[in-house]
This record gives sequence, C-alpha cells and structure tokens, in this order.
Amino acid sequence: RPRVLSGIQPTAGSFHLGNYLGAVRQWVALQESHDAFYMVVDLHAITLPQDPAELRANTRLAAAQLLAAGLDPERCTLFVQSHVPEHAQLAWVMNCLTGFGEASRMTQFKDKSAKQGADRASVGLFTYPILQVADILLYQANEVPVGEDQRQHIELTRDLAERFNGRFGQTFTVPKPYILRETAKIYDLQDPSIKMSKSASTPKGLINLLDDPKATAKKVKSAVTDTDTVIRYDVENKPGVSNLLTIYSTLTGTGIAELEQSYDGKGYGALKTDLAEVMVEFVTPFRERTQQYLDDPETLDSILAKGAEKARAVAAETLSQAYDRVGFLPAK
Ligand code: AQP
Repeated sequence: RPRVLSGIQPTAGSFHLGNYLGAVRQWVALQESHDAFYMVVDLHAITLPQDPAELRANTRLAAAQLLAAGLDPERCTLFVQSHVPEHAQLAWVMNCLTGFGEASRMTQFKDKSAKQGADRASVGLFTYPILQVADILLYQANEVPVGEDQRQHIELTRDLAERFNGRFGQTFTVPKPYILRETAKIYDLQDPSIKMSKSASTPKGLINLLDDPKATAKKVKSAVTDTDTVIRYDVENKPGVSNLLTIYSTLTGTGIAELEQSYDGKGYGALKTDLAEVMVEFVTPFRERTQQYLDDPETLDSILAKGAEKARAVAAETLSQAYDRVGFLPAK
C-alpha cells in the first residue's frame, strides 16, 4: 500500500471547516487505501508563543477531533509529533541542506512573520517548513494530503529529498501533494477572497466545528454572497456563492450541477437556510463524539502511545539511514 502522511496543529482548539474539508476529510478516506500516518504537530505549534497548559489540552483535543472525524486507530497510525524525537533530529540535517534564501522565499513565513514583527518572529517560525520536510521524509510518504496553502512546503520537501538523494545516495521517497481541487481552499464566509483561517478570518467568517451549532447556523445564514440572485458555481464572479456550493456539495455528497439545478429560481436565502441545516447536522454529532473521547483521556492517551510506538519504528529506521549517509559515526 502506498503511504500517506499529514499533520495538523493543535493551536486553535477547535478545527475549522477549512481544516476539515481541505485536509482531515481526505485523511479519513485515505486510511482505507493507504498506509496512513497522521499526527498532531505540537512541535510546529510552538513556533508562535503558546501557553503550556493550553497546548497540552489542545493536543488531546486535536486527537479527539481526529477520532471524531473518523480516523480509526486500527486503520491508521495516529500520534503526537513530540512523542517521536526523530522529527527534530532529522529536521537538523534538513536545516543544514536548505539555503537561507530558499527558506526566505516561503510565503507562509513571510505572512506570519510580517504579522508578528521581524524581531518577534522566532527562528522556529522560519524553519517551520524544514521541520515539515523532516516530518514527511521520515515516513517515506508517497503522498501528503493537505490544503492548497501547503503546496509550496511540499515542493520544498521534494526539492530537499532530491538534493539529499543526489548528494548522499537514494534515501528518501520523493512525495507528491494530494490536494483535491474542489476543497483545496475553503474561503472565509465574510470575505470570500481570503481563505478561511484561524489567524486571518473574523469570527463571523470562520466556522469552528466545536462552536455552538446555533451560532454556526447563524454564520452560514449571514454569509456574504453578491447582489445577483442566481445560484451558480462561478468562482471568478460569484466567489461567496461558489464557496457555499462547495461546502454544501462536499458535506452532502450532492454534485454541484445537481445543486445548481435544484436551486434554480430559488434565492440565496433558501440555499443558506438549507446549508445551515446541513452544517448543524454535521457539527452536532461531531461535537458529541469529540466530547466522548475527551471524557476518556486514558483511552485517548493509550491510542496515542500505541501510535507513537508504530511511528517510531518507521521513523527510527529512516533516521538511522540518513545519519549514516551524511557521515555520522554510529553510536556503539
Ligand atoms: N481554508 C482552508 N481550506 C482548505 N484547507 C485548509 N487548511 C487550512 N485552512 C484551509 C488545511 O488544514 C490542514 C491543517 O492546517 P494547519 O495545521 O496549518 O492548521 P491551522 O494552522 O489551524 O490552519 P490555518 O487556519 O490555515 O492557520 P493559520 O491561520 O495560522 O494559517 C492543512 O493541510 C491546511 O492546508
């Protein structure tokens, strides 16, 4: 079976709809066909200032949400990044292989450091993509299911894998991004020109899956559309409506063309009311399942412990090969 690997940050508490539709939903599907490794990337989470107690709680919360979304520990390996020390170890090697200018071109770093201010942004934030390279290469992943915003980081991963292989001999699988066109980028409900994101979206534009379903319904009903009345998928001219159609279609499995047809002649109000209902039906059981996992932290921790053990077995083998190739003397 081909292998996939991906990760999600435990920073925000609740996952948002973009995280779910852009990434996590694909993770659930891929565990059926792939040897799947998924992790809560707590090392990445400290690239911005964090509260220790909150990080710990949010790490469990992220794992609980992944299970609630449908990850099955019998079908995939679910673990916490810091439980597998090989990530940080391989990241150092990758840091030494990356050009300073090359790392400076990462747009996510540029955006986030601009927000932080140059003196406040950490070196960790700068090397974030290189840690991500190590995450992926350690598992010899063939594919990496992510949203569009991660494409550049996967490109960097490919470049560094090829560079390492070229310089030291074939060691790493060169991975491909796995990005579904339809859900690659879910947009902010209030400003459909920007992606839905925990840092850039306003509360009204961001759907957090763990929020009160009533509040979520309200956000859907007040989503920004346009002054036209036709319900048609047209990203250029009707970005707000198109985003709602994407969300609706993905959550219900109804094709976009079919939705356009069934809403022919109906107004935006009807579409929003129905989508609000679809959303409530989705988030209500999701919240309940997440809570059930949180109520049983022992089971949750034991799932994560088993996951870390399985992950370490793979990661340790790759790391030891990479260490050998770069010329480190084996420890006796
Ligand atoms: N709007 C989105 N549409 C599609 N996919 C998205 N992803 C994030 N936003 C969208 C995908 O979610 C996965 C996890 O991303 P992350 O760990 O970077 O999560 P995050 O930091 O909470 O996501 P944000 O909101 O994007 O954070 P900020 O605001 O900090 O930039 C990834 O696969 C990502 O592509």
